[in-house]
Amino acid sequence: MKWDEFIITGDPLILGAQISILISGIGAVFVLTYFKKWKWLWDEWITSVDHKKLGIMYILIAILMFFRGGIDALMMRTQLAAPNMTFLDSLHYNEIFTTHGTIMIIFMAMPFLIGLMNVVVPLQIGARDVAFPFLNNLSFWTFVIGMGLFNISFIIGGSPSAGWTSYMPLASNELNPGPGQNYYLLGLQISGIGTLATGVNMMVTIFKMRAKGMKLFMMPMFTWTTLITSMIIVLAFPVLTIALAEMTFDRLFGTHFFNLTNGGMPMLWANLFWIWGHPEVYIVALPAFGIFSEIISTFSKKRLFGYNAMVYSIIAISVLSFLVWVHHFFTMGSGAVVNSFFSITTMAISIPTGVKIFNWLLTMHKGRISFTTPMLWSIAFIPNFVIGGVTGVMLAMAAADYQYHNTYFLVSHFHYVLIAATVFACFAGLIYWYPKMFGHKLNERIGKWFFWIFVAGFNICFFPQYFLGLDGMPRRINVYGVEDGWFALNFISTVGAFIMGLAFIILVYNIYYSFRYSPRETTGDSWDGRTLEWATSSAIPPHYNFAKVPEVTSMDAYWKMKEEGIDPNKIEKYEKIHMPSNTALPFVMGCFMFLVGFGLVFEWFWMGIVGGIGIFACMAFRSFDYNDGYYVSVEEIEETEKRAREAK
Ligand code: HEM
Ligand SMILES: [Cu+2]
Repeated sequence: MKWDEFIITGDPLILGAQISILISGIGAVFVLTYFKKWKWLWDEWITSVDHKKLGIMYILIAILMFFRGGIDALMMRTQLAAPNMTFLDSLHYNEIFTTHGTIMIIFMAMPFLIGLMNVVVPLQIGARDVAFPFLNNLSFWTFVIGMGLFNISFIIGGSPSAGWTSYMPLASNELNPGPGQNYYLLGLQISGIGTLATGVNMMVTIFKMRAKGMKLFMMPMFTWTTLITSMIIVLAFPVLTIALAEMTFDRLFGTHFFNLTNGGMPMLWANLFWIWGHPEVYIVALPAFGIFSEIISTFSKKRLFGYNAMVYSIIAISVLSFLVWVHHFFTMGSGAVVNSFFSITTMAISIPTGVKIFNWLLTMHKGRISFTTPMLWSIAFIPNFVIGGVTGVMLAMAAADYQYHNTYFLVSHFHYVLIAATVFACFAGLIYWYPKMFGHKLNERIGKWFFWIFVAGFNICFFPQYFLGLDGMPRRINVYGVEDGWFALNFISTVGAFIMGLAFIILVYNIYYSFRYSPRETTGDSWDGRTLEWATSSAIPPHYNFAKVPEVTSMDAYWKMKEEGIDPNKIEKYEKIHMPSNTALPFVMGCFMFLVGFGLVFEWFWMGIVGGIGIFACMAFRSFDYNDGYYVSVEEIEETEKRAREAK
């Protein structure tokens, strides 16, 4: 491979990105060195096993990825703003919709939610950390390495361009030569293993580490959705792992799983991909439902209406999510009987979903609603999500799908669902739990500007696309003609996209502004909360979370304590607490994983082997590691808790 194929040069857009990455990289190194922060970064963050810190790092990276995926989106919308635009050629456009879709789902939505789970779930169930803190750090670094590998593709070697679904034979060596598709395969593979481990970790945490007295049916709704989501992860991700491995073998070693020749089956890829891919949609939707449930109940000052029905409906949704995957290829020749079956299962999902919608509405009914920013996002979620859901039912009718298939109707539908549920929930959850993480709220006034501008931009962007779709505009095209008559609606849509971009800048500004000017919180209970995370001793919980784990006797445990006048932080006698030690091993292992990934992308097998040996060496090292944590002394707890009490 020649040097100028290795580092992408010649494209002004990419050159601009390269320069800005270089400048911000040098800037970061300079700032860290100047303020002598390297040790702090290493000790407090990179090697930390504290679930809250790992959660914050997940969220930080998710926001960065929202920026990257958002720039991709704005470039696509610019190209489509008017007929016969020449901003992006077709290959470049293909690369961008591929990286946009992949990044938004795998590296933005999922880590954002996993970040919130990490921060919140152990607190909500009264645990000191997750079940496997070492593994938690390893999952994080595995995710970061996968993310990094995927992201460098556009500078080094070239981006994948076969769509986020990577259909064969489009993704094969013949039609898609070069390293781009390998980046997709290895980036997703590595980060997917991290996600799988997170799923196991969360499941065990929730089953085994709940505070005394907390029965399953007393768990907060976000914990419930995390539990069910983790189960979906544990069932669905192995399918992805295998499918990606098979495609990697096809591309690197000439096997024939999905090729057109020698018995390979392209449709097998489509099936495997969507057996993972459809549940994936619920992996990012169910936690969102959990977040809205917490927020709606807190700010309506009522317990969640129909709690049991809510639980059963998420269980029903999770089961159904595995029975609908064929709706992604109704038009690919499954036949009438199969299509009808999957049509019906797909429509069936709207029943438990409808139950949840009514429960949220009934929670608000006669509640004392306070319209804080997290609550505004939760209220806006309902109508916007219903628009996405109803158009989903329209798509679920196989016969009708022959008409809408691969048009902008679909693009609009899934953005309505993904943005109104997942993205709104990420914003709502971030704002809601922000004081728990950082000790101050985000500014409410700026937050409302952000809210209104984003929601307006979102509808201006995606609503017109339904009509473009009904008018026959296909998805994944980079150019259309004047005679198609799609100019006006496309132009409006692009304006909407830029309005969302503006809103994002307001969010970032709000983070900066609030860091400077918001009053520091002195109690841990920022919103008069109902669940245990608000019972920890101060605004930023100490690393051991609870000095003494509270006992739980009902749902909304902290609310009950407040009603009964019990202060969970009034503790007669402290006892020493056992905590896990920090670890550098996952980070080192991550570096070796990077070697494996990068080596395989370019088929430099020696590098892959070196990386592989490194990974096994780390595992061996770990198995002789007898460090099983340390005790936080009573004096230190007394000291910490006293400071928290004084702050109050
Ligand atoms: C925030 C504003 C967003 C805008 C303006 C936007 C815009 C777009 C555009 C223009 C396309 C390409 C359509 C085509 O040519 O077929 C697209 C595709 C896609 N978007 Fe977005 N998007 C946004 C957010 C999101 C989010 C938050 C997610 C997921 C959580 C997402 C997931 C996807 C996926 C999966 C695709 C399909 C990619 C493919 O065809 O392979 N988008 N988006
Ligand atoms: Cu689906």
